[in-house]
Amino acid sequence: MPTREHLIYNPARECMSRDELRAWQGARLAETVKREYENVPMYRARMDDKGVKPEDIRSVEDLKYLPFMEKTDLRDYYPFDLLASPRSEIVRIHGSSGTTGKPIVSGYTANDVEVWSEMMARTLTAAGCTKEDIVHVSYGLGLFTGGFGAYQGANRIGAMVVPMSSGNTQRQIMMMKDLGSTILCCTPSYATYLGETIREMGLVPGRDLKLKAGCFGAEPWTEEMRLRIEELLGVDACDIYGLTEIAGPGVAFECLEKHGMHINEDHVIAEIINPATGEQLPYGESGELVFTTITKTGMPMMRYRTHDICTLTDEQCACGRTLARMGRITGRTDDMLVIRGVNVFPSQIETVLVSTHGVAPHYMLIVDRVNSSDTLEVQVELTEDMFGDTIGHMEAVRKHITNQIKSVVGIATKVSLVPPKSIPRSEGKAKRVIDKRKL
Ligand code: DLL
Repeated sequence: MPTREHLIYNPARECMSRDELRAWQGARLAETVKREYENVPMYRARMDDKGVKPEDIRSVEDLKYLPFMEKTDLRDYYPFDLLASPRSEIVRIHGSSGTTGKPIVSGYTANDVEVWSEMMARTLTAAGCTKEDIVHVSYGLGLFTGGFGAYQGANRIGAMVVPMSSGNTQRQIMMMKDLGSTILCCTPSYATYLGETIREMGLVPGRDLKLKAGCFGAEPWTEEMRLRIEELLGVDACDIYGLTEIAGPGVAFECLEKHGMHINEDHVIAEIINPATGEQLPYGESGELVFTTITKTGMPMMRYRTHDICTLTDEQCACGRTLARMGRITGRTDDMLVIRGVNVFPSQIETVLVSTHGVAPHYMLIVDRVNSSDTLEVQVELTEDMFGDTIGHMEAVRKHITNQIKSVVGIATKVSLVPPKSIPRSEGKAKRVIDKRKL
């Protein structure tokens, strides 16, 4: 069992006093605002419109005077018009596909790649990774930040990296077994799929595999899903968060206490706002997460609205870090479904499904409009055991799920139990909602 010291990569930064941190953040924020104002015409115009000058921003308290940035800005100024460094200083491009049209891209200077690698080294260390470990990376390696992020972090620690990227599940498992991989990095939905395939191949985690921990993120998941993955793979499953625009994975990470994700606050400032009014909300209240990067030089982001919903806390964590923590992402302001006027988050339904015996955590939500009324169908896979069970028993499971969803979400749904493996598996981010009203 590693000692506590081995679980914190950079104690000088991760455990600094909150006052020290505030002072550090204020100084870096002022520098970043100046850089942005001088180099990014779009943001200068936006600050001028608000009557804010760089010299007005001296501390974290002044952040609220700055204008927001949005994903649409990355589209409108695609690909290079938000760069705050000369084009020749950009050494890497990453991007995310998005749901419509062009990808959004972010440019990284050598400094930005270093900052991000440090964030990921902290992330992996917090999950127990040391130089002795073998890190199996099943996040895609490419424009998506997942694969490169995990690779760079493991490299920084000096661990052995197995850069598998996504796909070819059986071969992934064979490599994991043969090499004795100890840390797994992939999406939580893929971790579940890997876990199930491992069992189908007749392998037993702990006996045939040496996995001890995983850093799972890039998509929303629940506590119930964590327990399921921990059981399937025999690992400590830690949540990790990030986004292309801010750095990539590692913006925030869970330690083995598993009580929220520590935000790398010496590199980013986090705020929670009311998504409707843009007003800052106090710690503890649920709202939209907003990030300002304070050490990035390529494409700094000022008050970037993530549309992710969560809470923040600065209560001290038992691990010794002083970095504030964000709770699980409970939804997105833009993937919240409004069904017959009721706000529904897919995570609420996942919680019900994962805690129900007899169904597997593979589901699809299908929203439609029939006779001018919204409908929601929840398709969920039966487990192999339950599939062979009596009709009466299956019907009881279906009724149970329908009632649970009604009591948690407040609306009636059509629950359909589908055969095992009939819902397409994802090797990256899972797609779980089909909204036919938008098609
Ligand atoms: O998903 C970066 C990443 C890679 C994070 C690997 C963690 C692990 P994007 O493709 O730009 O970047 O997508 C960012 O994914 O705004 C969230 O909506 C969602 N997301 C990321 N991590 C989590 C998480 C990467 N742990 C968007 N829980 C974000 C819930 C997450 N949602």
